[in-house]
Amino acid sequence: MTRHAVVTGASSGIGAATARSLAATGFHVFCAARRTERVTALAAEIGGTAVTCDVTDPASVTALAEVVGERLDVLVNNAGGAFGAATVAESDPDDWRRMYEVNVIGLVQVTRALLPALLAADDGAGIICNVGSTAGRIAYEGGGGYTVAKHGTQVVTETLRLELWDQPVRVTEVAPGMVRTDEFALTRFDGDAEKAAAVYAGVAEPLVAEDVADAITWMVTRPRHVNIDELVLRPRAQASQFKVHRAH
Ligand code: 8X3
Repeated sequence: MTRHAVVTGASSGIGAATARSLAATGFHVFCAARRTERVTALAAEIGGTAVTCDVTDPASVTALAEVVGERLDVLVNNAGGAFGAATVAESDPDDWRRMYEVNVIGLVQVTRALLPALLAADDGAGIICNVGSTAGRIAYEGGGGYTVAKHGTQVVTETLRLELWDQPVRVTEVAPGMVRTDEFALTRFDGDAEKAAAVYAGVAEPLVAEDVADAITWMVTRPRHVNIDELVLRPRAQASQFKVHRAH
């Protein structure tokens, strides 16, 4: 029987790469994101199903669950992002709200809606992989609402794992460090390409979306008794957010 996977935020970056990787591994992938054209093209490319979905909108999430149906093997809660890099003192509370909405509330809504289908997965092998961040492990100046939201992603993951301990579903988190994608830094700096490029300046080999997709694919294809609680990955050049090797 073909295994089914849902990837949110599948229109670009880690989400799109994960959808491709899971499809190549044999999954039928429901590619969910707000941008219909992008998920339609991706689903056509990988033989999956496109679902226009805004994870922060309850009606949209209900519609996603209806398309997915009664059985789901893998849920990758990838939709998320950073808006702004201001200090706490100078930050815009609306940015904080948006980040909490997408990185935490959206993830919770999708999980709630799809949990019954995950519990009905074949052989009790259902698995959730939440895409967190190394920003969910430490604090850094200008991290503001993003580090707070990603700590939220991490804590939701842990809480779910405790609460679902006797259920046939696994709960995991992948926490990447510096990943160069087309949109992450650009979105964070509100379209300022120069500031976005500075994030990766001099770093010979930041992670790319495919590296994270590879990690996620490995996590969700372990035998059903194996729960990779959390997997932290960074480029070799990034020992920590504060210690990045840049060749100038
Ligand atoms: C992104 C990692 O270092 O930009 O999730 O906070 S960082």
